[in-house]
Amino acid sequence: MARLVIVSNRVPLPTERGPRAGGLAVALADALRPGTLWFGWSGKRVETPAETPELVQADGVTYATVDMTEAEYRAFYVGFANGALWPLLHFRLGLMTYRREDYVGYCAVNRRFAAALATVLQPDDLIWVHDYHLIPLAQELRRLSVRNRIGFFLHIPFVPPVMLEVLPCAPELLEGMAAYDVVGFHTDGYRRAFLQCAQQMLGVELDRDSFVHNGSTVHAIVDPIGIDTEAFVKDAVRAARGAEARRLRDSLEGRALAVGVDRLDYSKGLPNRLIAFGRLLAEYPEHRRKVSFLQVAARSREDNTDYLQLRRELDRIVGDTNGRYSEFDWTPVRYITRALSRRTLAGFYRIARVGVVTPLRDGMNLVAKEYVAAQNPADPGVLVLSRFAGAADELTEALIVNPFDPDEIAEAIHRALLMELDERRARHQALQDKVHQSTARRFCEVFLQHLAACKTQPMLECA
Ligand code: GDG
Repeated sequence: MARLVIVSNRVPLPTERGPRAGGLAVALADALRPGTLWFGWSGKRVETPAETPELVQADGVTYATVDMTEAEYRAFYVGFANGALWPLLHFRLGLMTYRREDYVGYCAVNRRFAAALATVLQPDDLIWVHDYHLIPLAQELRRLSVRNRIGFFLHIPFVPPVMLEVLPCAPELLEGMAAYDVVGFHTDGYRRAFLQCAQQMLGVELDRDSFVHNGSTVHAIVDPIGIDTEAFVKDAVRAARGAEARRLRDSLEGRALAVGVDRLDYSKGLPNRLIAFGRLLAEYPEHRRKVSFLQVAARSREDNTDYLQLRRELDRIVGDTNGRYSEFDWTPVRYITRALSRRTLAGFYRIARVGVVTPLRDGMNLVAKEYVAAQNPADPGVLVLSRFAGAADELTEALIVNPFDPDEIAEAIHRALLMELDERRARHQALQDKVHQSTARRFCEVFLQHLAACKTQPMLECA
């Protein structure tokens, strides 16, 4: 069997400690069969990065990492990837900051990563590249005459041509995506947007979901990511009996709990969600003193001013709601900006009567799937889910809301809190079946089957 090489911006080194928020590493754990190589950035910023990767072995997996300079980090990671691509691909044009020098830095880091990766590649390796940081990687590898099969999975949404064309380097990025053999998306909507962009901006002719560009075929596939459902169910059952869940339950004193868990990011719709909880207490006073909202919002990417503004806004909304509605023995909103352990979260999901997942845009959103998996089937909670999360394509039995409307979110939480056991069970049964079918393992298998079915590249002149 061909060796699998996973490439992602950050490599989750086995030596790193402490809980970290983020969906990619968790989902890929299932693809890590012994012999796999995982290549990417070490997370370290140094003055002079080595040209070849540093190798660490653990459980039969080789982790190959490279460092970055401070200037590379600023241009590649903070500037272009998170300052331009992340907001644009989440439909937030107003937050996009494009600077040509950042794009130049982004391409240069991809070139340097490709050169370092090429030193550890074997001819038959299947190379699977992840996410928007590394779009030009295949093109750079092809320039180094790497002929392996190379696939790309985009973990975040993709936008239609009217939005993508705002980015000055959009045609080059599409050229970069077209250098892969397989390009994967969570939903058919994102795939269609990509194919339309390729058609309009590269002038390719579509053959259903494929096209030929520069003499090679690009297959665009839909492959929704999932979680390791069985393991998560076990964690939730065990954690719900553990000390932290007990402390949480005791502190609730019989009140219902609504829970939100997100990386602290403007795509996650946190201000609207917290405003919605205030509206719930204002419009439906019967819930006052009867429900608490726990929001875990682990901090990430703090070197971007948009994130600092978001934190200030959330502090204000939480302070406002708690100031207005708290009683001396009840606080409506509990707000934590530290990461909790995965197991603790699983137990908290199981305790919560309502899971509130209301991103303004989200590639998939694994928290929605984790919340469903963690429920007790005999007495399950209700998922309130944004229609703009990729997960809404699959989890149609959730209460689907428009996350831009706090009143609609408040109504859905109200409905969830009053929902009868029969309806909760019926909805949960349907959701649970889906979460057990569409797992992280299936996601990896489907992608790798498509990639393995491609032919290795003939030697070509790349643009
Ligand atoms: C990207 C896309 C797509 C959160 N807080 C803590 C914590 N988490 C974990 C959650 C979940 C993961 O992080 C977040 O995954 P999401 O899917 O919700 O979101 P992103 O990080 O934005 O991931 C997303 C995903 O890639 C996969 O393709 O679904 O759309 O944006 O697993 O539980 N984990 C721990 N402590 C926390 O405080 N341990």
